[in-house]
Amino acid sequence: MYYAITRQVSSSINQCELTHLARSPINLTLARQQHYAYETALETAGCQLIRLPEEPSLPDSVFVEDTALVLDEIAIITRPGAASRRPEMDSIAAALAPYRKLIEINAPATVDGGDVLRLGKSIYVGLSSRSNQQAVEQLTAALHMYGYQVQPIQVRDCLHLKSAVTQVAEDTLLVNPLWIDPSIFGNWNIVEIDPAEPYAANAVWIDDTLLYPDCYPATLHKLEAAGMKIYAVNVSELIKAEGAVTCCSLIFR
Ligand code: CIR
Repeated sequence: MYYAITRQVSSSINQCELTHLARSPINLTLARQQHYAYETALETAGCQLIRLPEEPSLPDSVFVEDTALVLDEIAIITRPGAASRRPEMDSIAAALAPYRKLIEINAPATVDGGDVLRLGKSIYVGLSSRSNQQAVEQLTAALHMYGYQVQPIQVRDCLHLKSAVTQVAEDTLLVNPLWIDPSIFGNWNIVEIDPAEPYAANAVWIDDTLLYPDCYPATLHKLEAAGMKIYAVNVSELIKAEGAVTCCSLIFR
């Protein structure tokens, strides 16, 4: 059984941070319907939801992934790179406190959860416009005692490390090779996204199910051909806010 923390889409989502995308209007009602369907997908995949209420003054607060890194042993409350997102932390810390011992990332370190890819005991941290080397150092110091190895990876041309690579099976990564060199990861099986779908490398893997955006059909078919069971979700409105599927939940046992 898994828990998944989610948060209702903010009524101010149209004021969200944008880095690589031009602003286009987000339909709040539709975004909330899509988010609800995403939550249903999480439940179907075996998650018990911990739903947090809307934060009207925090436009990006639906993207809870960026606020924490939850490991079996401990949870790290991040310090997001965008200052507008730092008030999201307190409510996440309160939601996680019953489940994990918490530690915090402190200034001058910044890190968004979207830049953190955990593969077993290896933790890869994207060095991006949001996450820096000081965060790598603080994570290394905090997690060494639990046996984790923390490794920085330079991120280019996209917002977060997990825009470019996510785990999609026990032994398989989904990668956009234009944004990340898959050889960095060693002996993993690699599924490359379809080149016509550059944003297609972000998937949520829960046991034998992949939550995956329905707007990347060519890559979706590749994943199906590789034997993966897909639960397709429509997240068109959240994608306009530069979000994807991993960013809308914090999943842990
Ligand atoms: C931001 O720029 O912070 C938000 N508009 C999007 C964050 C998406 N987070 C993620 O993919 N982990």
